[in-house]
Amino acid sequence: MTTYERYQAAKAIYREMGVDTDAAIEAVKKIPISIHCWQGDDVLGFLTPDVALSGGIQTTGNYPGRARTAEELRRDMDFAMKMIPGKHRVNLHAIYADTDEKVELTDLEPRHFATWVDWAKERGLGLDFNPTCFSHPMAASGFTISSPDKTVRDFWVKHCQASRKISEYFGKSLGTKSVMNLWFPDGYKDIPVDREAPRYRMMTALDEVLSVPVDPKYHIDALESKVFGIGAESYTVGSHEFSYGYAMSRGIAYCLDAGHFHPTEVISDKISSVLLYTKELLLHVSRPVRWDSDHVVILDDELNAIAQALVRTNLVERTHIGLDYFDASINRVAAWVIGTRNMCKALLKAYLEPTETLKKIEVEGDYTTRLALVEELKSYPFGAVWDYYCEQMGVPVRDAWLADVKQYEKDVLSQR
Ligand code: RNT
Ligand code: ZN
Repeated sequence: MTTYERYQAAKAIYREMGVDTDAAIEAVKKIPISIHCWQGDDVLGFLTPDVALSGGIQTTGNYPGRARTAEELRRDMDFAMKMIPGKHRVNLHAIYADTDEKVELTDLEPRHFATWVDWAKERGLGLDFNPTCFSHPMAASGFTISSPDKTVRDFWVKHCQASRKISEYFGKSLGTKSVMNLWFPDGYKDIPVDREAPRYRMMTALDEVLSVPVDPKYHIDALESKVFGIGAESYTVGSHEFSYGYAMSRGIAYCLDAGHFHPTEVISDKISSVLLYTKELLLHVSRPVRWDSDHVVILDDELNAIAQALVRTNLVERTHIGLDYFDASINRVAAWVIGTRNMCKALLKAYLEPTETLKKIEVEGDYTTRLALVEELKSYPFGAVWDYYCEQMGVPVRDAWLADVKQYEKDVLSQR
């Protein structure tokens, strides 16, 4: 049976349940995923590749072939995107500036990212951005923008201000708003006495960052919370309450990272609340394993629940979906392909539900039917629809991509 014939059979089965598979495919096609460049080089970047990764995050593994230059990284991402259905975005960090100049984080300008913009323009990709508030001598104390040292604080304020200009430039050049995510590792290893002062300093410093005029037509600010990091186990300044409260009160977007909550807490249940109070939401889809380990995203219950939370209530339009994981123990290109394909799969799966019927059944209080249908749907022929979508988009069907990645590893990655 061809992929098309299998799709036709699946389509008939879904139709009996009241699901239009063609419409589901059309819907998922329109959703861009912001693919994080930092999976390609273990979050080292090109500005200070010799400075160890800090900020309480860690890449583990030493699989050969990481990208060492912007050119290598772009080549790897180009390759990965050939295996991912749909049109997506690329998420950059400040340390990925592509320049021969020795430039400080505070002095970064749009021109240091011109090659990235040219590359994105040629491919019709959107770009997103992040100031890099870690892996730098000015972050050595464990505090950046909330430091009690005004020199340190000012340094990071300036870097974030410069970053907003770069993000604005991305949006303006590419005709699609750039989402800039602010994340700070600031925190204490041990129990602090004063939990308020650092938060007050972070709040006022952020206000300074936002005081620089940037055109909202091209740029969106987001703030990411976190529960703890390595070396900041007892206290994190930018906690959930801090960041959500800040985002809400300043009218910016809040960023939910799947690995930034207690191990049994899930972000899928937070989406609907956050979007009642904020205009927009940014997601860092990741996979925590016992801690914020940033494993490659798999098609697990939580990923499905995240996609359902967005699709079932149409919150997808106000949500920017970004990925955030970094696994250095496997082929890094494969890591992008696996994680991004999984995000797309979860979204497609969420569109393959008779949403209105299920909602009606729920409101009527028929929880038996709700449970029965949701469970039966799990073994509907989703794979046939996914395969057809991949074929339609001209990307490899099922695991056919793996042979290409292995070849790329042999020809390109292993030569580095
Ligand atoms: C860290 C945050 C943050 C980073 C990236 C590299 O815990 O999740 O988003 O992973 O900015
Ligand atoms: Zn994150």
